[in-house]
Amino acid sequence: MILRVILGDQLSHQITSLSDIDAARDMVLLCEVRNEATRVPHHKKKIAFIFSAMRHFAAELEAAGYRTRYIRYDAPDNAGSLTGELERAIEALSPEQIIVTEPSEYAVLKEVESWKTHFPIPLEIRDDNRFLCTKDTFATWAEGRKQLRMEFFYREMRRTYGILMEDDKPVGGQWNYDAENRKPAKSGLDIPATYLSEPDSITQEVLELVGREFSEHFGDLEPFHFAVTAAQAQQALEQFIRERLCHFGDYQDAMLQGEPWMYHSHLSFYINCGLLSPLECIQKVEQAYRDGLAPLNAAEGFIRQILGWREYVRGIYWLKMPDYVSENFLGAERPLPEFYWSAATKMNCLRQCVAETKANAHAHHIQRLMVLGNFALLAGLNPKEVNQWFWIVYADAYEWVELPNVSGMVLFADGGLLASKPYAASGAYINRMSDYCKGCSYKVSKKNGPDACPFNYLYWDFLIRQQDKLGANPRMGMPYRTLSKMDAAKVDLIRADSTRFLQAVDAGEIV
Ligand code: FAD
Ligand code: DLZ
Ligand code: SF4
Repeated sequence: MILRVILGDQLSHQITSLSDIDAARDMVLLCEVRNEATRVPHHKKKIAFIFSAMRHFAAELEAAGYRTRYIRYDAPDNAGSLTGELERAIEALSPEQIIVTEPSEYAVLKEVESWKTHFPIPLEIRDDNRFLCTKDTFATWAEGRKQLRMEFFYREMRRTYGILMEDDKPVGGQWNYDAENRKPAKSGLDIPATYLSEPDSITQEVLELVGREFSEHFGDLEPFHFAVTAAQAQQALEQFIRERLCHFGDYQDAMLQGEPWMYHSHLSFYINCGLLSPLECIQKVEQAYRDGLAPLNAAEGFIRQILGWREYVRGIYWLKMPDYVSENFLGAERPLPEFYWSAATKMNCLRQCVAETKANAHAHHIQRLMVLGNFALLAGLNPKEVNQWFWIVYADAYEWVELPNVSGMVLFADGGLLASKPYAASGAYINRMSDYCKGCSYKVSKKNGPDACPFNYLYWDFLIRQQDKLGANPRMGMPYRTLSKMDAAKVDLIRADSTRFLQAVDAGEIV
């Protein structure tokens, strides 16, 4: 008998570990374990999502005639770890071989690799072919390049997969239509709802379990509306293509108060845990464009996120682990403020984004990057603490995707490996791309003083503090030229406001 281990983010019937399964001979092991649920103390909704999706996946395998050994979280003899559960399965079943697809995260891969010496049974670790660029292909692409740039990687991927290509040229003549994708959104837009499923009896049981066992974890457990099967995730994809893809590009960078979902796809949860195939999402969106159902800027913008960014950050993760976790190029040491959990802040943009994160285990990209991330960058928050937060709070978070986005894209902690410059911005950017500022206690038009938008002075204070490290960056030339023309009195005001504000943050005051 071969024991085939499926992890909680490998819920795909096409996963390599199941490719040659023999229904009569083999057994599939899935286990809900404390170690995985608390590797970081995940948002309650994320644990419920993964457990429910795991249970539905096991039920589908059973219905298709395969044998499963499913260990529930509250099983009395649950060993609490993947290794512990494998040990129990080996004792009970005496398999002749173990097959597993490589885990997506470094620590879990190391744990799985340790099974080779830990157990006297042959172990086969297979590649994860859900990713479209192998670790080796990425490493070869990266080799010898002084700077890694997503845009060039993305073009290679478009060529390799023949996506949005006409012979060897990009459809429409350009690789990238981002210039068309920066429209602010006006309130009053009639944004179609996100996909909503109703919890069935399996999900209800999981919700009770998570409410009982993880009451201390961050976030609201209910209402719970995620898709938990591949069929439901398919419906979510089709609904996105039908109802929101047409405006995906236009409003990709826009934020509106009370609109946590906007025109995004809300598919990352499903792609990352295996319920949806990334290539299928790309191909369906390309088809929608070719059928005239979506404009090119929308289809290309969406495809770039998955074929480009998603693969690129995964490549960087494996290229740079395990050291990537400890990167702190800018020497940022400030602890994460309490308002990242409580939303208790007078800064309306941050209050909205944290509250939506708590409610939905989701925030859209520009909220993560330009509000939650931007503040962390400008205030000099410690990368380890910021990474922990981003890993804990989002239902789509796994270290392989969260870490490069946070340390590379947001915090510039890798010194510019992933991004050519920090995405630092003042309140003017948030005001242009959202309607948050009109409901804020601070004034976005004011640059200094107690009622000025903190992003305004923190932006310049950040540039002043980091001049040694960023001053020579050619892409930062413009702001540093402006800074060099500022008179000393203005610089003093910026420094004084920033010191006062950050001292209040450190003292735990409501800022
Ligand atoms: P859409 O806007 O509809 O984009 C389509 C798909 O593209 C997404 O589903 C996702 O699979 C992919 N994608 C888009 N941007 C990225 C990106 N930068 N990196 C990787 N994939 C991308 N994404 C995660 O999946 N997990 C995370 O833990 C995560 N952490 C992030 C942390 C920070 C600080 C930032 C700035 C971004 C992070 N992202 C993460 C990327 C992005 O914000 C989410 O993928 C996106 O918000 C998910 O919502 P969506 O499915 O509606 O995405
Ligand atoms: C995210 C998650 C959670 C919350 N729980 C489990 C679990 O109990 N069992 C499991 O196999 N996987 C879980 N996962 C997903 C894993 O964390 C994910 O598969 C690994 O981190 C990938 O390296
Ligand atoms: Fe955020 Fe500043 Fe706007 Fe307030 S004024 S919402 S703090 S950007």
